[in-house]
Amino acid sequence: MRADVLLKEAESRYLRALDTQALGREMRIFDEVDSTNAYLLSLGADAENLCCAALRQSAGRGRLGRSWASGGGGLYFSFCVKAETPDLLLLLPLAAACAVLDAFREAGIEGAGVKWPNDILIEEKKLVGILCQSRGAYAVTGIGVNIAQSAADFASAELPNAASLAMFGHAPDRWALCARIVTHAERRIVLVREGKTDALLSDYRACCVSLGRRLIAVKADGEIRGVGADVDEKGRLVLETEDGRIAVDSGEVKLRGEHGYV
Ligand code: BT5
Repeated sequence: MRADVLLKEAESRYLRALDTQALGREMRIFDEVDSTNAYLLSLGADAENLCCAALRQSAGRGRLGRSWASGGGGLYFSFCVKAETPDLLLLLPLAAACAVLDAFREAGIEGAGVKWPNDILIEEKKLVGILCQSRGAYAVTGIGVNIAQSAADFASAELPNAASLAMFGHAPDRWALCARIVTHAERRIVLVREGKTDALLSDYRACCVSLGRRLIAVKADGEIRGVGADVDEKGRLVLETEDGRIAVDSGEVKLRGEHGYV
């Protein structure tokens, strides 16, 4: 099939599964971009409520300067919202993670949890990465979902902790899945805008696999060791340490388990 026909077909599968008021009503799907986050951030205010996806990214980004392997076989997309309140900016990563889990459950994909702040895992393997970035009042949330890659693909990319939905026997329609994630994201964002953050926080805590574990939060100037005790109303991870409770921010730490990745 010709590339433009393929992309048009992807867009209509996406639109058929979308159920939002405003978010993602306009979708731009590209064969390849550097990063769907970078694309939306470059549009400034014009990106509000826009969704953008690509079959491949040439420079997929992770948090803290890391990269996201985006050579195909995955779903790579971003959406942009106006973040009128600091609350929304802080809680967007949690809302996005919960939206992915909502869409997974709908698609019959069970057993997924969140490694704080927003890596989605099954059996301690990372299937989804989420990157929230803002410029001025506009916040872009980028989501990468590993769909069809094989264990050999991740081995050759030297990603021992990565897995795809295919490796767990799931083969969802990626464009319908994308639309359902956007749909749940809008629903959760509307609640945060209305100040109703309790449900989001309790849903997030219920699926957060970092709670109750011995963890190491690695900062630029050292490490904090403790047990994951809570996720607070600012989306920070609270560690119970020998010196008492310390809250860490996702913008400043990399988290790992005392005995491995989780
Ligand atoms: C993330 O960062 O997990 C955020 C990834 C966000 C990707 C989406 S795709 C659409 C949008 N456009 C972008 O440019 N980005 C977003 P972080 O927590 O920093 O994790 C990055 C780390 O995950 C890397 O250092 C690798 O160890 C690992 N990794 C890289 N690619 C992976 C993949 N495809 N699957 C699993 N793990 C991966």
